[in-house]
Amino acid sequence: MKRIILILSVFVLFISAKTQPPAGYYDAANGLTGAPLKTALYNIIKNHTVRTYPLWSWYDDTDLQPAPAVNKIWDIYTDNCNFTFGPSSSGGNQCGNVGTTTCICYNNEHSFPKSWFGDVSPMNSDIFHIYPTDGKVNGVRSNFPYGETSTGTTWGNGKIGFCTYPGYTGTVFEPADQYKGDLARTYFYMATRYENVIASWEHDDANGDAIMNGTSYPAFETWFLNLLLKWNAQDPVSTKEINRNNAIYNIVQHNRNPFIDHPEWVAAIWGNGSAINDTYSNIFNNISIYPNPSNEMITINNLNSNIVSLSIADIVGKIIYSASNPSQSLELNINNYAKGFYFLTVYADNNQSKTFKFIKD
Ligand SMILES: [Ca+2]
Ligand SMILES: [Ca+2]
Repeated sequence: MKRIILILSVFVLFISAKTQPPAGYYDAANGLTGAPLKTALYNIIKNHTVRTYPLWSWYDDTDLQPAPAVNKIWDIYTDNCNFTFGPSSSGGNQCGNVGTTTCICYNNEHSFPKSWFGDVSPMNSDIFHIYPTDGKVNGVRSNFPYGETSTGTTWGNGKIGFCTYPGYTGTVFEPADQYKGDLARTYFYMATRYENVIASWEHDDANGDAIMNGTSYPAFETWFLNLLLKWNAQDPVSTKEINRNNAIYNIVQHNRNPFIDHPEWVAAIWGNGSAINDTYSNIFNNISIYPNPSNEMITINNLNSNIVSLSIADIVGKIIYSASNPSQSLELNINNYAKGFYFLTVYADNNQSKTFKFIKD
């Protein structure tokens, strides 16, 4: 009997770790690849339940270490601090004073830094990219991109230093090997869940600019996309990620990370990375707006025939102008626009888009 119970409980554990999305959840994505697959996934996962920052109260559902640990936070930046879940008033290690060393308290790490998208909702409380981590290492990481550094200084289980991965030489934080795939799939989630806005984030912060290319697809600079693809391949989906995805879906936000459920969709969408960027980057890079700033006429030039539509939004995102199949050079009178910033988004026939900023003065 004991043996049957043991087999049964192992079976139940296996089932719970493998819980898949509800039947039909991904039906609209069937048979698609490339940017259309990404857009189909965006429509499936976009309307999640937005929770209130700072998310402390969800971590016992999403980020506890497995048994035999009891009530211990799973910290991806140290692995060995064994923080107890909860505020200090109930004996937990929720920050508190971060201090000058590791293992004092844990706080909320925006793995996709909030300064990269203007610290606004719903991104700033989307728990898919927010992990409980050691407060000190979180501070050291600051808002530097993830990368690889062979010369960096060790903090927790990661390193901070100059990037030694080809294509970037700025300061990066290198996470531990066992979480590189987790974080890559987190970033693929961000590029998908926020594909309607990510093209406008490129210049919010210099460190974000280093990894984003100002498009909705592929969304990332070539060096960083290649790094994410490498990390996704070398660190496959783990039980930790599956359990976290299920907890976020069932309890917290009611949406899923498609790249944990279907890691093969990373290649189906982004392929080998660099080829996608090369195809359309020149088309977008040739587009210009002048004069900028302007108080009357603007000319949008070099709209290649691959550009199928464009729109202009004001500072709060309201679309005030749109056009389909624009001619190669478009003149617009903006005399009646209020003074301020405007965003021109151009869409190509591969579903890729790029956003440009201009000023009415
Ligand atoms: Ca992993
Ligand atoms: Ca950039």
